[in-house]
Amino acid sequence: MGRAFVYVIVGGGVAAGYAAHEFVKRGVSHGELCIISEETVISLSLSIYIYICVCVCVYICNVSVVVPVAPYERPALSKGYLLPEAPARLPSFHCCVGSNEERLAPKWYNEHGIELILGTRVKSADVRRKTLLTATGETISYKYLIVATGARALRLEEFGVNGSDAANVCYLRDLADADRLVNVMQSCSGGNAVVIGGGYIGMECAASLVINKLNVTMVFPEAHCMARLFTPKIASYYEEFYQSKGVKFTKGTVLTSFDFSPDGKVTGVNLRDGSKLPADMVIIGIGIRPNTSLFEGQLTIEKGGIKVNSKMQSSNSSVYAIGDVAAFPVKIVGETRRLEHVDSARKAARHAVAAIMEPEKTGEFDYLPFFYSRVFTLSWQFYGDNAGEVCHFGDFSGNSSFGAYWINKGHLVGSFLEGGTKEQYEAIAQATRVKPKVEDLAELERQGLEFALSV
Ligand code: FAD
Ligand code: NAD
Ligand code: ISD
Repeated sequence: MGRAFVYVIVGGGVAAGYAAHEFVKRGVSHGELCIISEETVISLSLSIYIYICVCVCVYICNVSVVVPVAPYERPALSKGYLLPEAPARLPSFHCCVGSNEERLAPKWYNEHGIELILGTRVKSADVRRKTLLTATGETISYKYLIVATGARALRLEEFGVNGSDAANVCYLRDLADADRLVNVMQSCSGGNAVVIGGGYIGMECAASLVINKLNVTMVFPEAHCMARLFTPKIASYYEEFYQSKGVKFTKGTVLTSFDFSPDGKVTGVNLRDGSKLPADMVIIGIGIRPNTSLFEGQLTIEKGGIKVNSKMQSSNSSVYAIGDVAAFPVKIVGETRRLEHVDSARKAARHAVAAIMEPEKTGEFDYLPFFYSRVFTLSWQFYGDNAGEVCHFGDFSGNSSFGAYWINKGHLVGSFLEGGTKEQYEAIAQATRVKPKVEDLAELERQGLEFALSV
């Protein structure tokens, strides 16, 4: 059995949602577009009882209902979703609310004639025949394919440590993970949480755990948190802020094993430096791997992702790739990169659809990398590339905003700002895009934010 579509998107995350929105804006016809996504969540837990007589009721079992999920804004999972009060829940954060546009609930896809094949894994792809085979045995054919399969969380077992399946060990990539994390967190209030990894997941989850009244220790191998982006000076500001909230840091080491209770829960975390941390729960955030396996051997792979050109087109001209899975030419830095951030996924999705539907009118994707995070009362944005020499500016005492510029080969290439206003963030973005010449770092430091505002 099989169905044929003009456009097929495999993967139903952020990039897929924004691509669908762009298809509709550009006038896709009913029945032309389909999205296939495996993502599901266990949504309902119904208790089933039977009545023996009018007043005797016997509990039989709990029934969990697996519900497929339409594209949503994944960033909500490590922020609003984990709040103890008024947490964000679907349908409030379906795409495209993250960029203040309309919210695409499942009904929207139906109204626009988009076929949502949800809760369904694509298990193989044949780019020569232009077909996909789903886990339900259906063959879906396409004229154009957009690969938006995102990434999966790296597991501890890939680093030689067992225990990922323990009931109180959590990862955070999708809604099902987030639900599980919330349940585990609520069952451990007042207890000890160990966060493995000092990147985005580690930092955002640690903040949420504190807000949920757990005692948090973060463990990571680097000398400071957010090592891929933060300078030691920026990191030390965040670490001191976290410490003021009660978070402890164990740096420069990794976990080697867990201790387990007789019922299989983790009770302790053993570290390479010989120390042991008591644990009522553990969150793992040790990076991701792009979901490229369907296309390995069929499409060119670079930097761990599907290599695409500036129209998001892969080495097969009918196949496009967007989001975490795509390695694309980042013109402003002059190299192919794979970015693991939502703004890139949203904009690449729109660009790919434009390139497919209006190829003559669509130029090169000229993307300025943009990363951000919000934790506790803090909020930062970064634009560009963190390469070259760093010049810090502003007030690191916590009383007002501060930031950093990166200067490479005499030009501003990257800008970071904590605690800025909308106008200030726009200014650092604009200045970074212009790449102004910088001759005197001391003068740049003295001018600080004024420099960006004057470009
Ligand atoms: P995803 O959103 O991961 O979607 C991929 C989809 O493809 C999934 O639904 C998956 O189930 C499906 N899929 C994969 N393989 C198959 C298959 N074979 N068959 C069918 N379906 C398949 N970025 C930021 O810039 N700011 C943030 O604040 C931020 N917060 C984040 C918080 C969390 C908890 C996480 C996990 C990520 C966060 N990110 C953030 C990163 C951002 O969410 C990703 O960059 C973005 O989701 C990438 O979009 P994508 O569509 O490429 O992949
Ligand atoms: P990451 O790459 O940000 O951080 C991984 C961290 O894992 C490293 O900083 C390191 O400290 C740690 N690590 C690596 N190997 C380790 C080991 N053996 N033992 C202990 N620690 C180890 O990845 P992440 O934090 O897992 O985030 C996953 C994905 O989610 C990323 O793509 C990220 O961009 C995305 N995300 C982004 C945001 C945001 O942009 N605000 C928020 C949440 C998640
Ligand atoms: O970009 C984002 C972000 O940081 C979120 O939390 O999108 C989500 C939505 O704003 C959630 O509503």
